Amino acid sequence: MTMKTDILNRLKYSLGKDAENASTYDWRIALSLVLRDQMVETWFRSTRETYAASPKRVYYLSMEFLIGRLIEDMIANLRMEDTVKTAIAELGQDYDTIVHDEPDAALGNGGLGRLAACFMDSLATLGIPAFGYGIRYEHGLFEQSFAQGQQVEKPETWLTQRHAWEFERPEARYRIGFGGHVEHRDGSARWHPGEVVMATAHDTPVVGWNGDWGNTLRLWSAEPSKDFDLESFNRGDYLAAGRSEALARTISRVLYPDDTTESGKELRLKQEYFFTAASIMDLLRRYLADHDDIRDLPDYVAIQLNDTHPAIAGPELVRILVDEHGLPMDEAIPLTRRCLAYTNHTLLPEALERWSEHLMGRTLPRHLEIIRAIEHAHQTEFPDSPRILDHGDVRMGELAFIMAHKVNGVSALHTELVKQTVFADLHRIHPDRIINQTNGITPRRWLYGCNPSLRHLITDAIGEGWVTDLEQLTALKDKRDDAAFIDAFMASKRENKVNLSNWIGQTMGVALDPDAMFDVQIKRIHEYKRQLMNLLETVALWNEMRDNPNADWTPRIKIFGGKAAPGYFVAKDIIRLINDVAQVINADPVTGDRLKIVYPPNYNVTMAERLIPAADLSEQISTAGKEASGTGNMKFALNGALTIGTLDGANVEIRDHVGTENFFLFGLTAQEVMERRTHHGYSRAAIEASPRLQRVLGQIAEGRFAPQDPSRYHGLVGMLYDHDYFLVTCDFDSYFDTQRRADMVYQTPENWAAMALVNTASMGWFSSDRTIKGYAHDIWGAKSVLSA
Ligand code: F58
Repeated sequence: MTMKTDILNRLKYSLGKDAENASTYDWRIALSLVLRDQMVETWFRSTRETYAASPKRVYYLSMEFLIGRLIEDMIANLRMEDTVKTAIAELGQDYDTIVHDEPDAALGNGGLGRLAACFMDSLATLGIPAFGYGIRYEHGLFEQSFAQGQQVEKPETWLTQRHAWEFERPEARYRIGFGGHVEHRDGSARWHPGEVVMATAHDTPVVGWNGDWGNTLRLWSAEPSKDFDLESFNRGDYLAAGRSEALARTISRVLYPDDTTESGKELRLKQEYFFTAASIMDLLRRYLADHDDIRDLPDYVAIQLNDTHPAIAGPELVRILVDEHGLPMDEAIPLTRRCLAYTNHTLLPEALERWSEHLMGRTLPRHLEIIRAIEHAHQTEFPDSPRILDHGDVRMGELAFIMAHKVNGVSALHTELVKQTVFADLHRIHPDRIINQTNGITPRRWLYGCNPSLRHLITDAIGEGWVTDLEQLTALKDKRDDAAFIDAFMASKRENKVNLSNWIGQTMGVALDPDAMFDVQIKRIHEYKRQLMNLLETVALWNEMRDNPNADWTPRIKIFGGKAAPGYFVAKDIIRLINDVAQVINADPVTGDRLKIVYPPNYNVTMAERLIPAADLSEQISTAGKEASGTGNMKFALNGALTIGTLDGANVEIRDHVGTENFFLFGLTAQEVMERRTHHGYSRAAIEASPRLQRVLGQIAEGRFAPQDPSRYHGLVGMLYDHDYFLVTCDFDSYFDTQRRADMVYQTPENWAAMALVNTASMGWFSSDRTIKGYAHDIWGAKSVLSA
């Protein structure tokens, strides 16, 4: 049958619609179901091959999977682009309209969640048998809009539409207990939970490149253990009957919108245990279906903890081994450790999870006992070990570390800092445990999918092998002196910039000059990421353009994107200031087209796919030592943007790969940052030494950008003077000067393009395929099952 008939059949039999009455939504779902059918073939074959080979399986436990839209990913990986486009055109429909109808699955906050999504793509492409386990949030990350420049949050509602990719698995249901008490008898323990919630699986097939292999993303949703509280219902108390149901569902209702700050809420702990426990039961059931001896578990199961959110996996697995399989504690703990590994994503002290012992004891009484046993065993062996239980808290980082056989950081610098700071004492005791696995990004989504013009150019030049072997891009280095190729490379970038300009024109009503430098900073809004420094530099540039309007300025479009955690007031002030400044600058006839600020609301994966291919300059300007890795930095460089950045996270390695001459470096190093903080009054001194910065801060403080409310930013400016913890003031001058250096280079477009090409050509190492091979080899001991 043809694709066209397949789609029409799905429209008719799965949606009950005929072509005349079908909406865009109907066409999209029909197409998605046809694609899903295709994936099922791969998926079944992979499952059969896995059972036959009985290999070690990887289980990636993550609170977040920021997968975005799936339709174009599926079309690309199944190599069906031409077939689908032809069929859709024959059906009289518009391909772009249909693919843009899909809502983003925003089941994550930022880098950590997106990394998990890239890893799923690479695991499938490499043919490593794996499951991603997470939560099927009813509401993903909130939708952001701006009202008078201020962030407004609205609930996200992706699941009000049918999620065409998933299969509900009513047969994979587990009882998850909370609270209650522990009964100790004859040396054994039995947990009697006081409350039970059901976890139901929803599977999304994840198919790798060429449809060669398929894994599963299994997301759990919470349901009441009985459909209804029948007793209350029969008493006529309908509200009470509904209440227990609602309470259970709350667990998978919303994604916590806090990025890098922990809220310490009971519901969050319940979410963490809920999905971790369901995942452990599920993987044990799979293991026990064809293995008899639980002691062989580490030979078949590798569990990766994406940060500490699933760290309760340690005590949970020990609990099952001891209480249900009768293993002694001193055997269960090392056995569990051989299965577990933990990835650390942050050094920010406020983001390190800790739960009060009281809350832990109330919510998971048996787990608290086991944590004490783990603590005791570790202290006995290493009396000077740092403690898991500390000042009435359970420290999840220490727990995860002690229960993991490997702990990894996400960039070379970050891993060194993990060794020197957060886990310095544990590192001394276990010097081989911490290793590095520098993050990566999937080239399928972040070049092949999002940048068709560059994809075609590259494939025409070097063939298509780069899609699964990104190091092949090095061959492009030979083209840096090839004038015709450089022209084509520039034309591709320009095409992307024109597309973006059209979109911004339509959605925001701002006209952009596609020949201006597109300078982009997109990421969560956070003080350490220093969007504020970028904005201050913009105002300083504006001042200088106005002082000297006839100079040969390089035109710039400053593009911002990102959400602030709803309770993070400083970040929200920064958003408001960006929007206030944009109003003034964008209306200024003196600077006109030479300087504009745009901040499209509701930044998400789909918006990143639009912005990144159109960027000339990538802003990676965090305070050194604070950004664990960054992955946006990799996406930009791969798509031919130059980076302006500090020596932080993976910037360091990107700069090593692309060459120092193709990277705009500025700012203090991590060591210098730590040292500078010891100087009394360092920020005031930096401001006093910089007339340019003084002028900008003066303008903001006197209400130049908020004339109706001139004191609006007194708090923000005062903070820079008195406790500029992230050293915006100290790095400002060197940042400004480096921006002017970038301006200069941009004046000679062929030079800029040659540098950008070297960036693209040098990014092969940053493929998440390389990262996953590293995890598979160094941590999991897992192999590809793909028959060559
Ligand atoms: C990010 N962390 C790091 N956390 O900030 C970034 O440098 C790194 O590239 C990325 O992980 C991947 O390794 C991050 O995104 C979160 O969003 C957490 C969500 C849950 C609460 C705590 C923060």
